[in-house]
Amino acid sequence: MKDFLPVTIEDMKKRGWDEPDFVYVIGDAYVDHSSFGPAVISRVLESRGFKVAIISQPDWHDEESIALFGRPRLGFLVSAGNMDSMVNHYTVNKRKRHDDAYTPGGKAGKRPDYATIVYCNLIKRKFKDVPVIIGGIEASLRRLAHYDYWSDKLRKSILLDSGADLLLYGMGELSVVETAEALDSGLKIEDITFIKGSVYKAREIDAVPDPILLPDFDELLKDKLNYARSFYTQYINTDFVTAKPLVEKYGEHRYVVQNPPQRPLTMQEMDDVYDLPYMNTYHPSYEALGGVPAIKEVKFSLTSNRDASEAAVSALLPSTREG
Ligand code: B12
Repeated sequence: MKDFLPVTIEDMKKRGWDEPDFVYVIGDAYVDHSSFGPAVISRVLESRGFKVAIISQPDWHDEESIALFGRPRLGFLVSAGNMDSMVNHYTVNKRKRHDDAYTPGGKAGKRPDYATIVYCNLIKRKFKDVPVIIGGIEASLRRLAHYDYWSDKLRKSILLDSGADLLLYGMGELSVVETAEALDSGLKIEDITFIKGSVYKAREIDAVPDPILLPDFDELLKDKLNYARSFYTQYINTDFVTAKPLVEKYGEHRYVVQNPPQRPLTMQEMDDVYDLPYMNTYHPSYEALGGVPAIKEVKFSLTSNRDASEAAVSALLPSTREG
């Protein structure tokens, strides 16, 4: 029978699990619909046999809020939600928004500013050596040094400020499964440096194949032109066929390395993602609070367009064409 993924220990016991493989911390309410990134990622992992429990909108003032399921066997997954938390909280004029379509009852204030950083710090304080993997739009767009409109400052890669171990950028279906399988096979998170569509921290870069060195963070701070140069290099390295690994240096022996993008899904893989057993609505515990407004416009929608450059993928993977 179809059901939501566990949000309480009782839900977990009902499924006969002693512990989850992954605890997924999200800044949004838990909506199990294929228009919502967290639902897609958790259902894809479930379809590969991984046990995923959900902690939605934890109280970031209380470390215990992310310890609900104890220590997960393989790691934490963290996402600010469907939108960057700052875009979610502020208008372009930097005024506070009064409502939040991704929170029960449309109430604002249920997640912190820079949610990915705050949740990861909370997790690392409570469970020092558990792998933390971040993804979704907030992490993706802040994966290397970036201009932060809200503070009007250049910020470091979110990997450094959050203390997370690995960042998966862009569409996460393939990368998250590869990462989960690598962890499950016993690899340490610091040795998982080979996943396409990932960004990781390194002390040395000798083993990075054919890297492009971006300007150091210090050079970016000194001159805006260096930032423009860095961005241009990043921009022309977004094609999964031709992109090279990019390296950004932060002082002595501190690097952030971006692997080339993950390939898009084939048409069959995409169809499989949308065939997963979503409940197609928000968790029933939100009913009394008025539901989650963001479901309204997508409840009966069909996803008509996602980046699946079938021709390019098929050319590289001829055996997947029959699907
Ligand atoms: C559909 C859509 C809408 C719909 C949303 C309908 C709904 N109720 O969900 C509507 C039209 C309402 C909308 C409105 C707005 N939107 Co809009 N929207 C989109 C759009 C086109 C697609 C989002 C989507 O559904 N993607 C499909 C899901 C499955 O993908 P995903 O969330 O990206 O998840 C994937 C990855 O991120 C990753 N992933 C996700 N989570 C995690 C977690 C982990 C651990 C890992 C490893 C990976 C991972 O894997 C997932 C699967 O591949 C995006 C642009 C885009 N192409 O992404 C903009 C976009 C999200 N919207 C944006 C904005 C700004 C808005 C508005 C604020 C606009 C405005 N000024 O009013 C409003 C706010 C809405 C609100 N009510 O609060 C921006 C957000 C920018 C940002 N930095 O956050 C985007 C990126 C467009 C843009 N480039 O400007 N939007």
